[in-house]
Amino acid sequence: MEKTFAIIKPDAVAANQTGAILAEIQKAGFRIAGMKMKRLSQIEAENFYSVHKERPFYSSLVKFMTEGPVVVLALEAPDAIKKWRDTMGATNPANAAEGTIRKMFATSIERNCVHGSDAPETAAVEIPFFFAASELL
Ligand code: 3AN
Repeated sequence: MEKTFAIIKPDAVAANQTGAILAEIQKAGFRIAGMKMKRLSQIEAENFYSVHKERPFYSSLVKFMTEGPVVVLALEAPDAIKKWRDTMGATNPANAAEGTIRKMFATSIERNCVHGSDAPETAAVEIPFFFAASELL
């Protein structure tokens, strides 16, 4: 079993798509090991996306990610990291395959409705960024 980290981003939460996205997560066969709704602070969003600090979209991304509540999740499945990337679809929804969450719910490359860890090392940082060990059930 592997765990990955996911976010239902502010665009999808505001559009009342949380339930539909959770349904897709469960249909895909993930077990939800941790889940909470919260609003990211400026500092949390900056730190979470610090790998993108030098990218031109960084400040816009931080503004977007703090504009409203998000749902953070720890998802468990065999090969969870790749499986969740495949379930989300391409970063740019214009390139996302039919049936993927981003194809169904995302509106732009920035407002792309969900996040997922891109590698085991990333998941190992991102899960404890939001969850204490006692919150993973
Ligand atoms: P992914 O979320 O598929 O792992 P990353 O890690 O390259 O994609 O990008 C992190 C987030 O930054 C994306 N989810 C998206 O919200 C935003 N982003 C990525 N590329 C762009 C871009 N070219 N313009 C605007 N926002 C972007």
